[in-house]
Amino acid sequence: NKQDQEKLSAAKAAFQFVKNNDVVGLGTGSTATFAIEELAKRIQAGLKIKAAASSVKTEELALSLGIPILKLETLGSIDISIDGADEFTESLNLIKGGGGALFREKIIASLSKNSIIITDSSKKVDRLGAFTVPVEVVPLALQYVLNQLAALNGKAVLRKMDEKTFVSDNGNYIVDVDFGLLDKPEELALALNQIDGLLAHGLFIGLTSKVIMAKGDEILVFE
Ligand code: DER
Repeated sequence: NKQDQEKLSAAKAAFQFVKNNDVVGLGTGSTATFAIEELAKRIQAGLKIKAAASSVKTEELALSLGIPILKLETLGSIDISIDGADEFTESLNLIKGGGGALFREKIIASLSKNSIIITDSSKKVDRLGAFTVPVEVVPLALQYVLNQLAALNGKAVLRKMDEKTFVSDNGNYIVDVDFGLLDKPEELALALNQIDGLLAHGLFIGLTSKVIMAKGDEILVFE
């Protein structure tokens, strides 16, 4: 369909920035999956790279496609990462975490010299916040964190999967928080960073080098 076509063409466009011997950070989600499949094809055609995965799901997919995987804990830097997003603005601020992998995705983005986001045309927004902000919470701190989110006027919902509480790769809960449309996402990000027990949030501020958005058969690059 049209959206999948856009995801595929955005994924292909990211490879103009991938070089031989790069360490490549692999994102999580349906758009990142197109990039992982494209990467496997290019490795079969001779591209020499090693990869770091942002989730167990991505790691299993990459290994199944013959992509060599490095342990993230051994990496002091990543040359280029390719990931999706739930929303982005022209100032390259993002909401991520729809897939529940936001903590490792954020570590990979923070380690990356070049952090590329690939999207279809539905992810561009003027202001972040129509999508709720995913927040990863250490279970024992749940009630404390919920109190702090309420104090920030956030309306928090504990994420469920098949009627059970969702648990991340790191054994934590995800809470999706509605803060309304965000005028100053960087200020909210700073406030969230102060909350003990809140391991990570889905506001990616100043972490992105480029957003490659496919719109029909056009490719738009925001940087
Ligand atoms: O969880 C994530 O951050 C994903 O990148 C998500 O935000 C985008 O997923 P999609 O490519 O399936 O829309």
